[in-house]
Formats: sequence, structure tokens, C-alpha cells
Amino acid sequence: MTVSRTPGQSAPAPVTAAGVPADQQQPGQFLAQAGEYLTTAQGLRLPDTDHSLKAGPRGPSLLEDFHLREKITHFDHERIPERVVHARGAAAHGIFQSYGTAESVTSAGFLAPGVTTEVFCRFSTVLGSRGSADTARDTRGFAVKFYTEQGNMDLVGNNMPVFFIQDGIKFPDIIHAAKPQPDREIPQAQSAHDTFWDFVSLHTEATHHVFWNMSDRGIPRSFRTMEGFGVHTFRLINEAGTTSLVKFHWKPVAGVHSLVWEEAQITAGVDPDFHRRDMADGIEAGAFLEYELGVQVMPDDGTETFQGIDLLDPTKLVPEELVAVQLIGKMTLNRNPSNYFAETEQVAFHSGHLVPGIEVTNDPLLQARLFSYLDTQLTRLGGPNFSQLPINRAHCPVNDMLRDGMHQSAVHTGTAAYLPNSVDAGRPLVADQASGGYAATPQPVNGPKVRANPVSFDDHFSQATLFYRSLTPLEQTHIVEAFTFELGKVYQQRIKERELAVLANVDADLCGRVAAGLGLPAPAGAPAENVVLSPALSQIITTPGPIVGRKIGVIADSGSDLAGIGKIRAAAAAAGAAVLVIGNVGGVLGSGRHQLVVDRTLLTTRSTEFDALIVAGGTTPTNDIKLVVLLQEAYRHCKTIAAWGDAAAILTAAGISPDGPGVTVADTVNKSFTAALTAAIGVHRAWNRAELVLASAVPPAN
Ligand code: HDE
Repeated sequence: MTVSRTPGQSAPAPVTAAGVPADQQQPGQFLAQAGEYLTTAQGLRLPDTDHSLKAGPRGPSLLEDFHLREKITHFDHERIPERVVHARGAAAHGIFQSYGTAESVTSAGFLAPGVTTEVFCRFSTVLGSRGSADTARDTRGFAVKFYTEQGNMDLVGNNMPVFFIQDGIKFPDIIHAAKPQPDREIPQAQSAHDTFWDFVSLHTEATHHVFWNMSDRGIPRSFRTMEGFGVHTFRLINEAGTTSLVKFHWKPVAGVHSLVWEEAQITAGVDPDFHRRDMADGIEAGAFLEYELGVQVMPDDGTETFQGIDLLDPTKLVPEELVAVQLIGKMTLNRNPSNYFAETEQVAFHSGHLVPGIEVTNDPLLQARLFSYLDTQLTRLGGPNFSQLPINRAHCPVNDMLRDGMHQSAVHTGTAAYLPNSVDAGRPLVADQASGGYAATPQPVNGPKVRANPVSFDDHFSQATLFYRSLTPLEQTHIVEAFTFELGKVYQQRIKERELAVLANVDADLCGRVAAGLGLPAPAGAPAENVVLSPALSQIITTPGPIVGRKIGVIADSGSDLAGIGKIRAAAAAAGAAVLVIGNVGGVLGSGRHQLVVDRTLLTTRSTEFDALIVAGGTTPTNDIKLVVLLQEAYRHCKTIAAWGDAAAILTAAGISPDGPGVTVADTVNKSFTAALTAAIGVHRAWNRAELVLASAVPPAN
């Protein structure tokens, strides 16, 4: 018998550890940090945790030392298996505010007008181990858990809209090929090796995604400046029961910006935590990360295609020029986790965590994911009760029949652990749709049992061509350089040749340039003709965007115009950017009102930390080569360079012309100087310098 819950009838509050309701627990504190004194896990107060119990000060340790054994045993088991992919990550808490504009396409409660929902968002790289560098060339994970009133909803996406494979059964192959090679376990967190290129050159459906990886999207400037994509097509249902096919997009308010390759490589060594530090520092400084959620809505007309694009093929995108992205809400990441392990490491995302109004499609990649995400937690989080971990708990009442199991921390009451029952008055009730029950809209399913793809999945190249040709020449050059770098690291000649044959089917000019770099002949191919371009795919802008979260380095010493630095700091702070003072040595510059703490020295910093470098007026020229390297590197990476007063001479001495592109020089710090700096940083890079940099011998850079 099915018993429905009548509307308004709430389920009993969930009971968790030691009978304390979840909403009265301070996560972590109740279990591990109550009381003043250090105790064992059993609560026994300890008088000494520095000396093991021994037979005399020089004697052997005694087996009976239960504190020693508990302490060491627990330590021995502190690590859990890292994620098999996306092991390296960082996360933040925040809120999602719905604009209510999605009401026409979905009944999802958290997308209704005026609803605010708590979120936890984890960004990651795919290939590297947990301790690898943030700035590796790779796809980035962009996973958001919405703690909605209808249960947790996870949007487990990436920063690229397409994927390497069309069918989930290939996932172990692409990941095995891309991860470090199994004999020597090298290279770490890189695709620049034989097995990756061996696989993708044989498995040409990966081509479009490979182009995204080789583009600037593979090396984001920060999590703040990354787009996010749900990748698959989802089916949305509104209150009236009308369905649509939808692709999700996250649009960063700070714009889409990337590193340049040399910068990414240097940063991997100088600051492997570059992205996680940037996010944590930004949030701490109040420069929150913001993204608008958008949808492309396509009719669910039974064809599962839109203007010839197969919506079930995850190697294809729908150009925004064909279907505009409509904004439906905004996410603000505004709180750092307080414990990396408890939150960021233990969070468990699952593409099958859905709410009414949002459903999956038959995309064969998505179908396999629906199995994998639950399964992987059994190993990673040690059993089936991972949803009871504080970070994974729903923020709405939970009343499941999932009893017992490893690490069960709920204390279920009642005698009926089954349904239907009469001994617990038929509870918990099952909910019909009117009471919020999740019921998939009936979709007809039929067909012969086959291991096969639709014919439309055979087009592996046309959208790679679309992507490549939609970019600006400079972005195309970055792709050429990335292919040349990666294939240049490949040992086996036949793999390079096979990948060149793939490139020939995307764009002849690109193939020719990469072949020239590799010193190999360019094969002929048959690239798609008359591809309709999508300029929205380019990330180069000419109108200044926000500079929130950006870092400006000001080179100064005790003779510098400290008041001028103060004005720059005030202007930067007003725009959400940070100024760091770089001195010859540490300490404090000046005294009184304009006193400044030195944040970095020429020894502790590198240009890659900054979006702009400014030399303060009054600074004494030095012979320190590290200063020249600092300025030249920033120049070479097309970053904003500036100076005021007599400090222009320091630029000249470093081989940088004060008249050069993207170099701003003024007599003094005034409003027009700070406005010019903000505008220059707002377009991200002085791209008009790029040609000069590419053409010039280094040093000097002008
Ligand atoms: Fe994942 N993926 N994936 N993936 N994925 C995991 O789940 C998997 C795919 C993505 O920050 C794992 O808890 C399969 C596409 C992100 O915790 C695992 C397939 C997209 C994250 C897994 C895919 C993603 C993961 C590893 C092919 C973009 C990190 C640990 C069928 C739309 C989430 C874990 C976090 C993590 C499996 C393909 C995104 C093993 C089998 C496509 C962002 O379950």
C-alpha cells in the first residue's frame, strides 16, 4: 500500500550522533572539541601526551600504553584514498540566489523567484594527485552542491562545455591514458606524454575537448575567472509538465581569463597552491567569487537534436549565437571551509543528486556517471553512510530507510526498518508529486539491445574546427604553441604523426604550424567547410571588466612616495583588488600615517603572483637582477606595467620602454593614473604587446 504525506505534514527531525538533533550540533565540536581538557576518544582526560609509558626513562615502551596506541593508530589511518580523478581541489561555501526566471522551464524549488539556497562549490584539476600543482594544463572541475529544501542537488560540471568521450564506458581508458604512465608514474598532472597523445590520436572523438585543453581555457587565471558547464543536456520540467532540453552554464562575473603558458609553468613551481590561495585570500578579503547560472533551452521535440547538433553527444556544444544563455540566478562564494579534510576532501558530489523539475537524458556519458559517483564513495569515504558527514548532509529533513552499515552515526528509532509497515503506523510516508515526490516524467524507451552509437556521433572534427576558427589569431597561436609543446614532449614519432593527421582534419593552417614546430611534414586532411563561427567562444575583451580579486605589486623602498602607494591601494580596494608592497628587504617602510608593511621581497616573490607591477616614484634604482627578471617576466606575460615620477627610469633600465604598449607612466599618482591602471587591468592583459613579445629577443623586451 502506498501512503501519501499530506501537504504541510513534516517528517520528524533527523536524529544523529548520540541522539542530538542535527540542527543543534556544531559540526565537529560535539564529536571532537567539547570541554577544556585533552582527552582520549573515550573522553578520558590525559595528563601527558608527550611521553610514552616506558619501563624506566631509558627502557622500552609498554604495550599497555593505550594512549600511545590510540594516538598512533588513529594517525596511521588519517589518509583516505584520494579521488580517482579530480583529486586536487579547493572549495568554498556560499549562497545561490534565484532570479526566478527559470520558473517557465522548471518546477525546481530552488530556482523559484526569491529563493536563496546554501551551496558548497569545489573546483579541481582532473589529472594530478592531491598534492599536485594548481596551474597544470588540464580541465577544471566545477562542482556545486545546492542544499535545497527539496534535498541536495549537485551540478557536477567542468570549465569546458564538452568531453573527451561520448560513452562512459571509455572513461577508464581516457583517464588511464592521461594519468601518469604506470611504469614510472610520470609525468605528474600533465597531458604532455606519450600515452595521452597515443589515446587521443586513436580515439578521435576526443578532438574537440583536446582543443579546449590546448586553448587558454586549460590554464585559468583563477577559479574566479572560469566559466562552468553542466556539459550534458538535462531535461527540465515545469509545473505544467512541459519538458525542455537544457544546458547549464556558469558565467563568472569577473570575466573569463587565463594565464599564459610560461606563467603557468613557473607558478607550478613557485606557488603550487596558486588557485586555492587566490580563492581563500579573496574570500578572506571580502572579494567574493560570483557566478551567474544560465541555461540554454532547446525544445524537447522528440528529436533530441537542435539545428543538426545532437544534444545527447557530449562532445558537442550549442553555440550561444544559436541559443542564448538565459540567466537564472547568481552564486556567491563567501566563506572559506574551516577544515579542509572534513569539508573539501569529504564532500561527495553525484550527478544523480537531483530535485523535482530536473532530470537526466540518455546521454551515454551521463548514464555511466549516474552509477560511478555513488560507487566511488564506498571506497573513498569508507562505506555507505557518507551522506551523514556534515558537509554531505541535506539541509532539509531526511527520513531514509538506510540502516546500519559502516560508520552509521544516526540513531534510528522505531521498530519498522521497512515499508510498508503497520507497527510504525506506515511511516515514513511516501510522497506523491504534489507532496514533493521525485517522479521522472514518463519517457518512452525502446530499441534493440546494441553496443552502438547514433550515426551523428561520428562527426569528431567539425566542432573542433568551429572552436578553433572562432578564436582570435592570438588565441589560435596559443593553441598552436600548446600542441607544439605537448607533442614535442612525446617520444614516439608515429604518435606525433598520427595526431598531426587529426589536426589536419580540423584546420590546415594550424596543422602546418604545429608540424613546422615539430619538424615534421604536415599531412593533408579534410576540415569541415563553411563552419558557422561562434565569437562568444573567444575570451579576449577590449572593454574593461571588473578587477575584483586581482593582485597589484608595487615595488618600493623607504625613499618611495608612500602617499602615492596609499592612493593606489585605496583605488584598488574600492574595486576589490589587492595591493602588495614589494621591497628589497622585509620590514616597514616610512613612519606615521603613510607607514607601509613590506608584503614581499625580491627574494620571496615572482612576477607570476601579480596582474600588474608598478614601480613607485622615488624608489632608488638597484642592480638586483631579480628586479629586472620581475619586470621583464611581467612584460613578457603582457601584464600591466606602470611607474610614476623618476621611477620610469627603473623601467628603462630593465629594458622596458615607458612608451611601450600596456606601460603607463605618470608624474604623480592622481585619479587619471589610477583610472588608467584599473582600465588596463580590466582588459586582463596588454594583448597589443603580444606580437612585440613574440617577435623580440629576450632580454630586452622592447
Ligand atoms: Fe566525473 N568523476 N566522471 N566527470 N567528475 C568524479 O567522483 C566519472 C565526468 C567531475 O569536486 C569521481 O567523487 C565517470 C564529466 C567533477 O568532488 C568519479 C565519468 C564531468 C568531479 C567520477 C565522468 C565530470 C568528478 C571521482 C564518465 C563534467 C569532482 C571522485 C562516465 C560534466 C567532484 C568522485 C568533486 C569526480 C567518475 C565524467 C566532472 C570517479 C565514470 C563528463 C567536477 O566518480
